[in-house]
Amino acid sequence: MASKIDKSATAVLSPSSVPLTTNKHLIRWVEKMADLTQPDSIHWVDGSKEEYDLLCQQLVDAGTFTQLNQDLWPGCFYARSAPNDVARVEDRTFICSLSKDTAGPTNNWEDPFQMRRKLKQIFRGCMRGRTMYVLPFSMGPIGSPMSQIGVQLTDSAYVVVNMRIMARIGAPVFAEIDKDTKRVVPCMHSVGAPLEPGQQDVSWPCNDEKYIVHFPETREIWSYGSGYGGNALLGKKCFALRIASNIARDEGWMAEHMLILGVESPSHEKTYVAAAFPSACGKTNFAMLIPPAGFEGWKIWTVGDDIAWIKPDATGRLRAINPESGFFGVAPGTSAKTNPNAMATLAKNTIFTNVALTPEGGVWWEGMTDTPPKECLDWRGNLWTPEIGRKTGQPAAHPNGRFTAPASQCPTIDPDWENPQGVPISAIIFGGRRPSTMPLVYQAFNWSGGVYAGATMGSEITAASGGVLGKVRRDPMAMLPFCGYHMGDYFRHWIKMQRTLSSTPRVFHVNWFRKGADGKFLWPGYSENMRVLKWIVDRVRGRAQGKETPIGWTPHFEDIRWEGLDMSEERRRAIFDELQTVDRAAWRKEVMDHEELFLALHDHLPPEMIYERELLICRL
Ligand code: TSX
Ligand code: MN
Repeated sequence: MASKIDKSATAVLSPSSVPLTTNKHLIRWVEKMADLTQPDSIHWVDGSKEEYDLLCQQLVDAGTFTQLNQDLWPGCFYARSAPNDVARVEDRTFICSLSKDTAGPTNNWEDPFQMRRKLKQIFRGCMRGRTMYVLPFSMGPIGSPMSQIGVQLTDSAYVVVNMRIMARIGAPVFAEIDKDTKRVVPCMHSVGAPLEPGQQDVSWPCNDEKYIVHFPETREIWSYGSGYGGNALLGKKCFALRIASNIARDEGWMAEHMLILGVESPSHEKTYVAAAFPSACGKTNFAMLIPPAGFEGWKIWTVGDDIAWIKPDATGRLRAINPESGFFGVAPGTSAKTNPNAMATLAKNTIFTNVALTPEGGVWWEGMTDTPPKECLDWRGNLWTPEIGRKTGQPAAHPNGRFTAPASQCPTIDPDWENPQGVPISAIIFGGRRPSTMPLVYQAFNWSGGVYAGATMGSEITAASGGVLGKVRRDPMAMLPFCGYHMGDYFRHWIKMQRTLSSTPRVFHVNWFRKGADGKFLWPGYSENMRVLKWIVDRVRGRAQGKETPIGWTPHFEDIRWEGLDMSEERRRAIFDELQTVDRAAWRKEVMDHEELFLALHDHLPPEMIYERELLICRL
C-alpha cells in the first residue's frame, strides 16, 4: 500500500509520508485521490504540536502567515486572504442528492452524476506542485458516542493548522478510524491552484471558480477553489451542519446552528440552553455573556458558540455536544467591552485572518478599541490611517475578518464542555434582529408552537448581510444556508422529535433589537440579556409566572429581575411595556410573511405548521 504512495511522491521520504492508518479503504481512497489530483507529496497529519509549529513556519516562509509580536500576541499568526476569497459562497454551494426534490427549493441542486463528472474534471491535476495533507478529524470529543469522524484531503497547510484549533485531529483520530466502529465521511478539498515546475506560489492560492459540493446520500464533501472559513474547514458548516443534518434526520437526532451555554445560579443549580440566531445577532457574545450587576453569584458557562449536536439519551432527555473545539469568530465588533471572554480567548495561540496589522506586530479591527491605531496595514496589505479610512470609506479589517481560537482558552468554558455524553438541554431559544413586532421575549405554548417560532424566524437585513436594507429575511432556525435537505422535511423532523422525548425542552423567542419610536434600541442588550435568561431558567424550573398573550407566554414586569440595572423605575416600566407589546396589527402582517415562506415549502410542510399558523391567526 505504502509503496504505491511513495512512488507518486517526488519529495524526500519523510515520516509523515507513511500512512498512519491500517484501514485499507482509507489508504485506497487516498491513493485514488492522489492519482486524480497529482500532488508532489502526501503528508499524513499526526496532529502534534511539532507538526503544527513546522506547518506554521512553512506558512511564514511562503508569505501566507506573519508571526505576530510574541510579547503582545504569544503563539499568534496573521494571514490575509485573496480579495476574491473572503466569505462562504452560498451561490456556489450545492446539495447533490439523487432527486432535486430531496434538496428542496432553498438549496442549489445539481444532478450528482453530472456533478461528479465536473468535479473529476476540475480536480484532475489540481494539486500539482503541492502537498496533499491527509487530515483525519473528529467532530466532537474523540470516542464520544455522539461524535462523527471525517478525513479531509487538502492541499492547504493553512486549512490544516486552522483545523487543529477547530477540531480534534491527527493520530488519535486515525486510531479511532482503525477501530472501524464508525463510518468515515470523505472530504476532498483543493484551493484549485496547481503549480507548474518552478512556478512561484502566491501567499493565498485559490481559484475564481468555486464549488462547495455535498453528496448527502453517500455522505461526501467536495470543495474546490477556496481556502477560507466554511468553504475550506470542511468539519464545520459542510460536515457538522449540511451532512450531519442528513445523518441526524436518518438517526433521530438534531444537527443545529446553535450556541450552547450553561446558567449557574448562586445555589449551583445548572441549566443548559441552546440558542439559534442568524448572523450579526451576537451569538458568540451571548455564548460568553458575563452577568450584570444584580446577579452576584450567577455564572454563565460556555459550551459552544456555533453548532450543537442534540440527541435524546436513554431516558428521553435531549443532550447536546459542541462538535467543535475552537471558535472561528467574526473579529470586527469584538472588544473588551462587548465580549471580554472572547478577547481573553484570542489573546494567545490564535490565527487572525483579514484583520489589520499594526506596526508593533499586533492586530486591530473596527470596534476593538475606541481609538484606532495611528497607522496600520489593512486586510489587503495597504497602508491605512483613520484619515484614509474616512476618505475612502474603507475599513481596516474586512467585516468578515476572523479569529481562530482554541475553546479551551475561554475563561468561561464549561467544565463539561468535552463530556462525551453531552450536557442536558432544558430550553431552546430562537432569536433575530427585529426592529419591531417581536417582543424582547416570549415562550411558545408547546413544542409545535416552538417549532413554528423557529421555522418563521427572521432577521432584519443589515449592511453586512446584503439585500434590501431594513427588510426581514426569513432564516428558519438560522439553518437556511446550512440545512442539507428540504426545509419542509427539516420542520417535519423537528415535529417528530417530540415523540422520542420524555419531555421536550421549553422553547423561547428573544429579540434584543426592538427599536422605539425614536429609532433607538429599547433594550441595552449584552450583559443585561442575563435578565431575560433568568426568566427563561425560572420558567423551565416552574418558578416564574407567565402572562398569556396571542403569541405565547410573556413575563410580567415583576417576573424580571431589575436589580442593578442603571435605569429609573419609571423608565424600566416604560421600556418593558414597549418591549413586550404584542401589536396585533403588526402580527397580522407578520403571519402573511409566514404564509409566503410556507408556500415555497408547501408540498413538504408538516401539517402542524399550518395548524399553528391558523391557531395564531385566531388568537390575533
Ligand atoms: O451581541 C450583541 N448582543 C448580544 C450580547 C450578549 N449585540 C451586537 C450585535 C452585533 C454582533 C447587540 N447589539 C446586542 C446584544 O444584546 N444589542 C445590541 C443593540 C444595542 C447596541 C448598542 C446599545 C444598546 C443596544 N448601546 C447602549 O445601550 C448604550
Ligand atoms: Mn455560524
